[in-house]
Amino acid sequence: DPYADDPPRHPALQTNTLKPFNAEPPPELISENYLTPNQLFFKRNHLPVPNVDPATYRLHVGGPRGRTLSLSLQDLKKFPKHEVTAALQCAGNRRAEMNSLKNTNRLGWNIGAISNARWGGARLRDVLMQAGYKQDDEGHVCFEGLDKDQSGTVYGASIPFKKAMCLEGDVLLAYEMNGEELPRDHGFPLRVLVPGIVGARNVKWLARITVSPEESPSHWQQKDYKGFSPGVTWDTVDFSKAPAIQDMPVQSAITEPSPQTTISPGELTVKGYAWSGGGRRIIRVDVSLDGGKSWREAELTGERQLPGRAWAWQLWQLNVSVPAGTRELNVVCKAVDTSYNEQPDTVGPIWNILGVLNNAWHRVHLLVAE
Ligand code: MTE
Ligand code: MO
Repeated sequence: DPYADDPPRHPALQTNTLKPFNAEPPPELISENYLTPNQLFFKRNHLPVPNVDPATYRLHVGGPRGRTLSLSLQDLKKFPKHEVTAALQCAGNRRAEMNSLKNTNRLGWNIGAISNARWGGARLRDVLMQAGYKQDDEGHVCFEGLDKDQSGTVYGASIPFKKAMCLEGDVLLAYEMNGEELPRDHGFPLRVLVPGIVGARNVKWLARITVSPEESPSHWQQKDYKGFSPGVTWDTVDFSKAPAIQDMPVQSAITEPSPQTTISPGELTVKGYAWSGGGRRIIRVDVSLDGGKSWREAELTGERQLPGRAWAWQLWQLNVSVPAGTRELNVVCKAVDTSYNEQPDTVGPIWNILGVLNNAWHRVHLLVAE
């Protein structure tokens, strides 16, 4: 069993698949902490978790003109340490809602394939400059992990060179997560942390970095994590036609109360999270109790981040009073980012064969009993 050596996990996680391990925190725990505790942070693995010896670990960086760097963990810790609070979201977050419209036969993530942490590490740009790259070089920075399938194929992905080199891009080679050593499930001893960009490019157990005129040839860059029109089927799909997902669209969800719970009239607190990709700050979260006919603004909490560098999520809450005689509530939320991007109201028009990028209004139906 290639998974026999996987690490132990927190029992509160809701498991999607055990081998490989894919799990998310239950909704009511998501908004308990602004920084998601490492054990509760969602875990998305395509392959068995490598068991890396930190003493012999080396990161290989391919430089210009055949030059290469081989860096130990100690070498990496000599670069200035940079810290960033950033949320990480899987492209498949909230796929369950797409699956219930029309099954994609892919992992049925609920609303928890997103978490928020304080990451620490070396700036990718510092390491690329040490390897000999210059600010105005071009192309894609390709990453390879140490996790491999039975045929020896490793996980890989890439990001644009500009994102990697930009000082305001805050891209890290992270060895710390919430002040602790990076846990095995999250890429020990080193992962790429690309703030504002889809989870899939944040390569864990990082083995190799190269710069290329082309994007990563990896399956996960070329044949997955792309968005398609709702009408595209497995018979008609042309993966070369759609760009790989990088920045993500504006997102929000209701974490409390849980769907279909019965509440009493009187005070009610509705809670959730909101986040947008590309460093766009959340400027507002609108909440409706009547399925979208009338709206109120939620109260946002979270770190105040720099413009264009709002990588972290915001938690939100709204206190309402539910009048006696109410029979049900149709709670809805939608967030707005600094570019005034809004979420679409329903899943239908954004459904796609891969079940990615679901950012439709999140809806929770509640029953009210005296
Ligand atoms: N990196 C490697 N090496 N192997 C993987 O399977 N999964 C990717 C990304 N990096 C993956 C990887 C995907 S799809 C996501 S969403 C994030 O890691 C999840 O990161 P997390 O498990 O730390 O939450
Ligand atoms: Mo993902």
